[in-house]
Amino acid sequence: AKADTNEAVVIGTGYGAAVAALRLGQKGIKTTMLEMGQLWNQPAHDGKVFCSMLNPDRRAMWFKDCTEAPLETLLGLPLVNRPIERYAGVLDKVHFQEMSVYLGRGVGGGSLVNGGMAVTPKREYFEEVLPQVDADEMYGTFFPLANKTLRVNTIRSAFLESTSWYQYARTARRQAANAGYGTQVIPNVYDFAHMEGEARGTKPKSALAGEVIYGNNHGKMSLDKTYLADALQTGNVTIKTLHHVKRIQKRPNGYLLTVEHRDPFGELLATKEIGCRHLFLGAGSLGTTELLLRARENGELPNLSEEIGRGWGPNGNVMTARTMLGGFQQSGMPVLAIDAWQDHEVFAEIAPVPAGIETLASLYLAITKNPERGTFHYDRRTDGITLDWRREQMKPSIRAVKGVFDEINRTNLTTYRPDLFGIGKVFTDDFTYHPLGGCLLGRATDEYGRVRGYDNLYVTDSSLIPGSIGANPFVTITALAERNLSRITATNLNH
Ligand code: FAE
Repeated sequence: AKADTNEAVVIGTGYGAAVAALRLGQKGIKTTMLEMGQLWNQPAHDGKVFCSMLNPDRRAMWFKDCTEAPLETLLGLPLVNRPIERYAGVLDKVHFQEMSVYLGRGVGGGSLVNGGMAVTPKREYFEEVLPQVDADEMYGTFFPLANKTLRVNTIRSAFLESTSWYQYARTARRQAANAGYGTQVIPNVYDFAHMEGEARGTKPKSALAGEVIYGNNHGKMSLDKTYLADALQTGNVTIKTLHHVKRIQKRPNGYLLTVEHRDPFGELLATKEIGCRHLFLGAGSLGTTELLLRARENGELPNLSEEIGRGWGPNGNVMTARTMLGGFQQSGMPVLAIDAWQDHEVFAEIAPVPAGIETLASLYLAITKNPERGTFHYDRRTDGITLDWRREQMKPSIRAVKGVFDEINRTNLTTYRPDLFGIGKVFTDDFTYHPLGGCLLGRATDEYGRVRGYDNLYVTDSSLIPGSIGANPFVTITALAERNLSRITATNLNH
């Protein structure tokens, strides 16, 4: 097939990609986005776009035979996971040898499946992680811009303090306080005005129907409703779905991509060649790193740096759960976090267990400071990537989380729950929601995400961040992409 050539192509439609598309589109640059997942806007047989967490079907997961929810069992019973048909569903879990990674698949990437928690990292830690980035500019301009464009909002305190839907969070807060730990209210991209309508019965339920990891049918301002909608509004951006980029080759005037177009059942419809002058990689920490490693190792982009693949980390993610009376009504969107960063390097989201029954569990997603890093390698045999990361590298994170929650259990006379993550396991050390790194800013790329060794090739996503950010990452990914794009559109695309 003859290759069509675009001024710019953006791979992926997650946070980094969406920022790139909007800012390119506003510049008048014709831009095509290539996304391997689906556009989630069509109701299925049940009238809903997304399936529910308690009754999942093929929409839940990306080509799996069974759902793979993070809680394996509930009250000792394998209630949580279900056999499903293999299909281009919205949540993926990618398995490496000793670490698995949850990812969103579809137009909006991780924004379709995540908890919506929109946290601007502590400035001191941001400066430690990315010392080469001007923090005044980030905290003065780009974090506020990201928060505004993502439509971040905060729960009304009168609602938080009174509604039965956040009793679990208030109880967990009180028990943390008993042990001397403070908590913070966490902003979110879920529209809290909608949520209050759900609680009053005037709006269709989504967060209050336990929806989150398999998508929200209402209320959540995912990227398809914010950045990507704004990008399409410019008239210069188009999105091609179920288009999986496999190869990147250099051409005299840019890049040539080999792209597989499939149907939602995985049937190959066409293999296309798509050309572009400027190429933006926004396929996420795993996706972007894989594309560049493959291109380097196959000799298609031989000048790529040895740094590609290095500096990966899981943002110190550990889940744990304690016994607690939480109530049978639990909003799917977390709004409080235990902030023990100062003394213990632990920032723990108070997460719901939205099972619709009293589970006697209080669940936490802890983010910890863990200096360990992993490395991706290209595997010629499978044409994929492997991750060099050992389970024991989570030990510093587990130690920190144990320090905080042992104390909370001791003062409240409560215990860990041994039945949620596989029998007997009270801390998770084998999966992450927050993959970060693989193409680090200032190493694999220059200080603005321009890939070393090639012109007009840019990384815009979570692979730029070196393994840890001390908070939920999407606000940082978005703000950093804003900063980099503002430089790139002014210097590299100024014509
Ligand atoms: P990402 O959003 O992953 O987007 C990459 C996109 O590229 C995806 O749509 C892929 O399908 C697509 N793609 C990949 N490879 C290819 C290819 N070869 N060809 C075409 N398309 C491709 O990247 N973060 C927070 O800040 N707050 C939260 O509350 C939160 N909760 C989370 C809960 C869950 C269950 C999960 C999975 C993540 C959560 N995160 C949260 C993390 C957050 O969603 C994640 O850091 C960002 O989505 C990463 O953004 P990127 O732009 O790097």
